[in-house]
Amino acid sequence: MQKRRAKEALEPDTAGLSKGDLLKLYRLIYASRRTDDREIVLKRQNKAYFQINGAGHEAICAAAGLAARSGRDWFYTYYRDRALALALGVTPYEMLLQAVGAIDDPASAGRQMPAHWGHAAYRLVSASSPIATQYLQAVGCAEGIRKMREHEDVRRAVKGEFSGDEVVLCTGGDGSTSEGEFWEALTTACVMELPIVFLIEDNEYAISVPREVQTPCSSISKTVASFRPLLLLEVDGCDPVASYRVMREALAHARAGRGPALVHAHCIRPYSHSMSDDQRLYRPASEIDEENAKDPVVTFPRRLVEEGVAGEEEIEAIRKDVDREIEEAAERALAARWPEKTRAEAEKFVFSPDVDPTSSAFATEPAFEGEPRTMIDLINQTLLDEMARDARVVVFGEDVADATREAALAEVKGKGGVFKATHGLQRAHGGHRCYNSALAEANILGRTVGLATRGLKPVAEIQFIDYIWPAYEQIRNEWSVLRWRSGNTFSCGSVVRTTIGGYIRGALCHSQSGEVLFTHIPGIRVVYPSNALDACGLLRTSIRCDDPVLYLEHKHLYRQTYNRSPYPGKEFMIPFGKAALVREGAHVTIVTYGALVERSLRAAKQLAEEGIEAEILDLRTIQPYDWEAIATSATKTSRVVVAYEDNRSWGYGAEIAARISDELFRDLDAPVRRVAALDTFVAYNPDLEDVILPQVEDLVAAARDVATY
Ligand SMILES: Cc1ncc(C[n+]2csc(CCOP(=O)(O)OP(=O)(O)O)c2C)c(N)n1
Ligand SMILES: [Mg+2]
Repeated sequence: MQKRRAKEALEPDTAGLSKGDLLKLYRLIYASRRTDDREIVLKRQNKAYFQINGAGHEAICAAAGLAARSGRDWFYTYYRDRALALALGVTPYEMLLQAVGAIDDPASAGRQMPAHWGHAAYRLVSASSPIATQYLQAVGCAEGIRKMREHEDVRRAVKGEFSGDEVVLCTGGDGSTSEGEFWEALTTACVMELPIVFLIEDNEYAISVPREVQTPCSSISKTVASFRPLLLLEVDGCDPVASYRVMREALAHARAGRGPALVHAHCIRPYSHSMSDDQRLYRPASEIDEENAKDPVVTFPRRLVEEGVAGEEEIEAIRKDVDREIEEAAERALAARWPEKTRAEAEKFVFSPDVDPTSSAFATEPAFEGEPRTMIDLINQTLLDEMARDARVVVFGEDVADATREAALAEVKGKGGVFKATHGLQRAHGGHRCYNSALAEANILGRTVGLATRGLKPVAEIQFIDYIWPAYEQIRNEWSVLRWRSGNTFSCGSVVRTTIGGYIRGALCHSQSGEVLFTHIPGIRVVYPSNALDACGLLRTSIRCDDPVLYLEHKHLYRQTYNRSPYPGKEFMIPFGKAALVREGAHVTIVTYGALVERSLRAAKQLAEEGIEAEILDLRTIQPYDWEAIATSATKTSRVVVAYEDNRSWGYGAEIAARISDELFRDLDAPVRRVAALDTFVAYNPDLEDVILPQVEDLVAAARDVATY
C-alpha cells in the first residue's frame, strides 16, 4: 500500500519512464562509473596508457542515450560521454579494448585513445581530440539529413538507410563553447534550421579554468538566448529523469523539423579533469564536497528506493551484475590481440583501401568536343556534368551560388563564384545542390566532413588559399584522418577546391602558395593542374575517388590561352600520381607543377639556343607524386632542377631533392638545384613581385648551372 502511494507520488516525475527504464538508467550510470574505475586501475598498472573519465556526467548522458534512437540518429560526442556510448550499445568490453589498444576496438582498431567514442553500427561517429571540431561536422551531417528529407534526388543517390526523421545529437563541454567553431555551428544550425540537438555538459570547469573566464555571465544558455530559431532548455544534468524529459523534448523538436535545440545541462566533475590533473590544486575542498552531494551514482539509487521504484536488493543486484560484467570485460580485454607491429598495419586506411585513384580505372580516353576552352571553363563544365551524374555532389562555399535569393534568378545572370568556376551550377541543379555558405572557412571544412560522413559528396570551395587557415584544424585533425583513426569505419571522401598562387599582382593575401602545408599531412590527396585538360580530368578523378582531395587552382592559369583545351567528354579522367612529360631533353630535368610548367617551357626554349636540352616533368598531383617518372628522367639526364612557386625553404623541392639524393645519388652528375620564391611574402609592387616569385630567367640560370656543372 505504502509502495503504491510512493509510486503514485513519483508518477509526475518519471517523464513517462517505466520502472524498467528507470533501472536501465541506473544501470547505465553505474556501469559508466565502474568502467571508468576499472580503466583507472588499468592505467595505474600501465596496461592502459591514458584515461579520462565521464564521472559526474553520467545522468545526462544516459538520459540522452535513452531519449535518442541508437542506429538511426547520428551522434557526435566528446570524451565525457561514456554513459551515452553505453546507452547507444557500446559495451564495457569494447571500451576497454580501446583502453588497451586492441585491434578489435570497434572505435579505432587500436589507433585512438580511450574515450574517443566511435561505433559504425550505432552511427556514433569517430571522435577526435580537439574540443570543438565536432560541432561543425554535426551541422554538416544534419545539413545532409535535411537535404535528404526535402529532396528526392539526393535521398535516392545517398547509399544506406535513411530513416526520414533522423536527427543529430552533438555534445560538448562548457569550455568548448569558447571556440569559434561552436558559434559557427550554432549560427549555421539556426540559419538553416537544421535537425540537430546540441547538448552542453557544463561542469563549470575546463581543466582548471572556471566558466567565468569562458562565458559571459557564466551561463551559455543565457548567452545564446537571442539565437533564433533555437529551442533552449536548461536542466540539472545530475537528475536522470529531468534530463530525460528535456532531452526527449529537444530531440522531438529537431525530429519534427522545427529546427535546432540546445540543452544546457549542469553537471559535476568529481574525479578531476583526467588522471594528469588534481583539482585539489585549484578548487577548495568545500566546493568539491558541495558538488559531490549531487553525484548521481549516489543520489539516483537513493531516490529510486525512497520513491518506491525499487528495493535496495534490486539496486544491489544491478551493481553486482555490472561489477561482474566489467571484471569479465577487463580480463578479456587484457587478453585481446594487438594490431600487428608492422608498417603495413600502421599505414592501413590512410587512404581508401577500395578506391584507388592512382589505378588504371581512372585513366580514360578523351572524347574531345568543340573549340578549345580555358581552364576555368573546363572546371565549370566538369562540375556541371558531375553534378548531373551524381546527385550526392553538392557544391558550396562563399559566393559560389548564382543568387541565393532564387527569385532573382529570372532577372540576373548569376554570380557563380568570384572567378566564375561555379557559374550556372545552381541554375542547372537547384539551390540545394549549389549554395552559398556562411563567410567562415572552418565552417566550410567542418560541414564538408559531416556531409561526406552522411554519404553526400561535397565539393566545397575555399575562395582563396590565403584564407584557408581558420579551416586548418578541420583539415589537419579531422578531414585527413577520419578514415584512419576509425579503422576504416567512417570516412569523408570529398573535394575542397581553392585558388592558389601569384603572378597576378595580388599581393600577400591573394598570391600565397603554401601547398606543402597540405602535402605534409597524411590522408589528403593534393592536386595541382597546370592546364585546362588536366584540370578537367583530375577534377573528375577527385570527385569520383573516395579520399579527401585538396584541388588547387592557379588563378593565373585560369584564362591563359596557352593552356586551353576542347572539353574531353563526361568520362575523361586522369589518375593521380602520373606526371606528364611535357618536353623531352637529354641534359637536365626540370621537375615542376602549376604556373611554373609554362615558365619552364619558355626557359627550355632559351636553353635550347645555348645547346642545352631540358626535359620537363609536370607532376600534376603533388600528393601522391610520380616518383617513377622523376627517377626515370633523373637517371637519364643525371641533372635535376626542382621548380616551385612557394617559398624556397622547407618547401616542396626539399622533399624531392632529398629523395633524389637519397635514392639516385650514384646517377647524379650535379647537385639538385631548387628554383622557388624568396623566403618572404608576395609584394603588390610589380617589380617586387617579379623579384620575389620565380621567373623564366631564374629557371634558365639554374638549369644552365646544373647542366654545365
Ligand atoms: C582545441 C583544443 N584545445 C585544447 C585542448 C586540451 N583540452 C582538452 S579538454 C580541455 C578542457 C575542456 O573543457 P570543457 O569543454 O569544459 O569539457 P570538460 O573537460 O570540462 O568536460 C582542454 C583545454 C583540446 N583537446 N583541444
Ligand atoms: Mg567543463
